[in-house]
Amino acid sequence: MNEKSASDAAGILSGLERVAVLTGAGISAESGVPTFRGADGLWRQYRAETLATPEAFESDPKLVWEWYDWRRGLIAPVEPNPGHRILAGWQDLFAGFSLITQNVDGLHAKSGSREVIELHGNIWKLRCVREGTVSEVRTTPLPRIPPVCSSCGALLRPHVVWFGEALDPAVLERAFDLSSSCQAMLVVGTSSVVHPAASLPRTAARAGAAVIEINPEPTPLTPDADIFLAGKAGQVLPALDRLLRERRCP
Ligand code: BV8
Repeated sequence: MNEKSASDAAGILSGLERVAVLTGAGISAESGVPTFRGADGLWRQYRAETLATPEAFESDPKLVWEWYDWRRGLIAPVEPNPGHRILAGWQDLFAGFSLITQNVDGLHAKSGSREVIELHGNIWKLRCVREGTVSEVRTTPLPRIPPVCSSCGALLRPHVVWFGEALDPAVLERAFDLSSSCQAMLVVGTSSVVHPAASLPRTAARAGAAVIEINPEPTPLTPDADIFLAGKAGQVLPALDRLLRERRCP
């Protein structure tokens, strides 16, 4: 990580109140959760884009649930990493802090973040396809695949947003409002290719916010970022936090 860039980033953040953070799968990578588009992003011979769709669920709910049950089993025992924990600490460091995530793994909440805006839902929640009721089920593996609703017998689906599905309008509106009103947006561990999430940093920049990106490699956002901190979230965020606290509480 470039020390000057990190120092510049800390200098920008230290004087601000309204700071928004957008995270992607990369912030959970050091907890052992595979990312979507990295080398470990495969499951059997499938890619996420082919399984995380209503069409795939319609045609083979059992296969889609085998994938989600496998992911739930993988995520259940993992712990948040220093990157998650630093961001949980920032909710008390900045008066107007907001955390927006594309991840469905629940690790931000597990690390102590109180108000997490989950753009794409949560893998621990199941939704009845008929009644629309949502329940949190932490059992892994699930006792039956695909699971069915205990009250009406219809299929249960993961309460996540699939490709080709609209995000919850209220969640999306809040995410765009926070992006438009923040003074800086930190973009951590996302390939910045999935929309509409990938539009949030540009919305922040258009509103005059500083955009700071943390990623081991450049992304389509990098050319538009004010500062690019090359590195892993679990290493860059603790270093940035130290620099920031030196400035905030000298
Ligand atoms: C919608 C839930 C409309 C499911 C997910 C505009 C332009 C182009 C395309 C579109 C567009 N508008 C819509 C689309 C289509 C589509 C889309 O964006 N497709 C992409 C692939 C081109 N979008 C949609 O379909 C969205 N819906 O727009 O609906 C609509 C409106 C009205 C009515 C009907 C429809 C819905 C998108 C949501 C899909 N669901 N997840 C599940 O998880 O099972 S998306 C999925 O990708 C995950 O949520 C994931 O978080 C997300 C984004 O991926 P990343 O998080 O960025 O992860 P990735 O693996 O890609 O990258 C990891 C990054 O981490 C890398 O950069 C890597 O370098 C970095 N990294 C690795 N290690 C570390 C690290 N960083 C830091 N530290 C490390 N240690």
